[in-house]
Amino acid sequence: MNNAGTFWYHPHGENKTDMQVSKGIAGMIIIRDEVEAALELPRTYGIDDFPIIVQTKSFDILYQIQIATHADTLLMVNGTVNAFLDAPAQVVRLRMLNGSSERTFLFGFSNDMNFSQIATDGGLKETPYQTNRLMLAPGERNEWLVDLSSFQDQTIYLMNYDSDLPNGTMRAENVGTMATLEGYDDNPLNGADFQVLQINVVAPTANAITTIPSVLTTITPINISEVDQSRTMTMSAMEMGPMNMVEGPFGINNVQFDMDVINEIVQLGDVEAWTITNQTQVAHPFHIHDVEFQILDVNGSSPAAYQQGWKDVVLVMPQQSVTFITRFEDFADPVTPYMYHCHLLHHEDEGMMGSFLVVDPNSVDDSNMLTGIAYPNPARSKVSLSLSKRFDKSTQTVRVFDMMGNLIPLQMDVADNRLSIDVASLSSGMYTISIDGLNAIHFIKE
Ligand SMILES: [Cu+2]
Repeated sequence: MNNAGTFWYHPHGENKTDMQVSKGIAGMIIIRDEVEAALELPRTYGIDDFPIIVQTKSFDILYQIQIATHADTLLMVNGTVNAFLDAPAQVVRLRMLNGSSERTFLFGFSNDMNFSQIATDGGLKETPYQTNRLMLAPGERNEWLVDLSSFQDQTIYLMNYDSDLPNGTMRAENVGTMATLEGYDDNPLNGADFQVLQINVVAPTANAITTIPSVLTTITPINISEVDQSRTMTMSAMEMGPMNMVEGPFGINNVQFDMDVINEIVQLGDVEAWTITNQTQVAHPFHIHDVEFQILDVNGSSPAAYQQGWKDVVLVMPQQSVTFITRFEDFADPVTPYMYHCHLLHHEDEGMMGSFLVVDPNSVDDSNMLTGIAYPNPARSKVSLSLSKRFDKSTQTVRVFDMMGNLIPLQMDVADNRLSIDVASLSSGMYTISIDGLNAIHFIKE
């Protein structure tokens, strides 16, 4: 289950995410629990605990929201232009969400004060991390404690310092080294420093929180020795060329999202290590549904302090390799997959996304027999099989028969407990998949 933390929601329709999120179908979810409740933290919504949802938007010549441009020249905080906040002169909590389609922020304050990061995407950190700058990529969340007690009657600005953003990050001064994006250099916000939110510091409240706890929670590290399955996710351009390295279209493991394909099958209860490698010239925030992960290493080194804790988005820089570790401990479903994808919404819509099933071998395996489910069913181009046990290529064979019992030779992709069968050439009708030790599985070709 989720820890207390700052989450968000938005629709995920195929090719529609960017447009729908840009038009405002998104919101924050605040989760509370007993661990968080036991801490002396600001938690009075709108008084000392504030949602800060930051989005930049693009408009066309008729002032309609447009997507897939690099002209996001309008900044909104909580859906407001020129936003300001009256905040009391005490320790306040900012729940930061970057809900932008593409822009990564490098936040700080106009007086350069330090603040304390107390939570990452998936909840509290073990200890606060004090800093004066924090990067937040699209999809990422943070909670900060900001001590305003010595600034009463002053105005401070939450700032974006994108002039210090590493090149290659979307909205740094430069993206690719060999090419740039159309219109990118014309956007005055790219690579620029600008005000995000005006904070008017007002009188403190009664019973104000004035200190920052030194310890927040305990996070038990998942050890590499517990890993049951490792996977690699390579981000690359689907076409070769200098422009493609920055503009895409991009894929993961050389494929793009296909509604008819389950890309990965995960066994419920397994610990997995996923290594995300970026072979493009732009940074991509990799996001996974269903679980929170711990970053094990970034290019072989320990993650930076701001990346430590439970996360579900990690910004992978060009030529970088990030390994995270996670446990798939709940919410198995043999039919409905989860997604992993780039959280730059234009990339996601263009197909920089894959799907995975989490299957529970015990719930479908009473007789200790191999069982399986065909997906999708009916099928158009491909049928994926989710199997309750790992497939043994050396002793098991897969055969597909039509209703007359004729063996149909088909192209198959076999890996462990995942089978993908190319059925595009089949005529419409019902077919049977036969695997040794498995009851027949039927599927319908549309
Ligand atoms: Cu991307």
